[in-house]
Amino acid sequence: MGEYRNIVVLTGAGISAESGLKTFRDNNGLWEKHRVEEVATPEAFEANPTLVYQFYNQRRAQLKDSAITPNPAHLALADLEKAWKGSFLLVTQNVDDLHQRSGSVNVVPMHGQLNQARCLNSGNVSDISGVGVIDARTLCSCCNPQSAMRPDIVWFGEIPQQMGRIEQALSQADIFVSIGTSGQVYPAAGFAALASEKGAHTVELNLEQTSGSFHQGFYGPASDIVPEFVA
Ligand code: BJW
Repeated sequence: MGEYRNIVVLTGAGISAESGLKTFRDNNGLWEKHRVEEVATPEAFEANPTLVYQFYNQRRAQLKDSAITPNPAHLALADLEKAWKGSFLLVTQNVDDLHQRSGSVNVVPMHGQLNQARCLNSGNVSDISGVGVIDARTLCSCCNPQSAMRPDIVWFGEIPQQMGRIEQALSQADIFVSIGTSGQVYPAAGFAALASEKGAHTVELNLEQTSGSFHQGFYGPASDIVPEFVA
């Protein structure tokens, strides 16, 4: 990849599948019989906050399981960033912390993070990685009177985080690499087209082809094909 200077990598649930975290839309992609759309919307949170807190508390607890660790695909991207000479941005749709734990630095978790909660009054974000569960009685430490908190997750209908930084990097990228995402959720699903319009070479790494719109594709389990691709 020596011919490229500016890279944007986009990752989705597929990169963490071999670490033991379920994807959203593959077989068994349901959570206790709920589709993701039933628990990942502001309307769902308003209608049934207990269910939504429980969904994210369970997934955060799973992250603390010692069996859930970065796999060779996460580690290969961290190595790629260290060796990269130009600008490097890793945009992840994942709310786990496996990229950060594997040593990636320029990471934009565009759909938020399981280990953070957001004050419903001020919007301030705080680290809850050491907190067991949060619910409607968990109060912020930024307001007086204290306010309730919500998971710092971008739900359907909400604007993903750091879009300005992402769009800037996409407009300057000469290579865009999409890994382990079904390309069904916007705006991330449109990033390859945006980068391509500006002249970037686009590559897909996935178990299977998701669309015919990438210039190049490599197919297989992420923990095999990502290390091979970046080598
Ligand atoms: C492997 C593998 C292995 C498996 N190795 N690969 C109609 C048309 C167009 C758009 C819309 C529309 N109606 C509504 C919208 C907008 C909406 C949207 O896109 N909806 C679609 C369902 C149509 N989007 C939004 O609302 C977003 N906001 C927005 O658009 O705001 C407007 C705006 C944007 C920008 C600027 C200004 C304004 C917000 C989207 C929020 C998404 N949130 C979720 C849940 C929260 C996080 C959480 O709880 O964890 O994020 S949804 C869920 O899907 C999650 C994921 O990040 C996201 C993407 O899923 P992902 O990662 O692709 O996973 P899967 O399961 O789909 O795919 C796994 C892939 O891995 C597969 O391809 C496998 O083959 C592969 N794989 N094992 C390699 N071992």
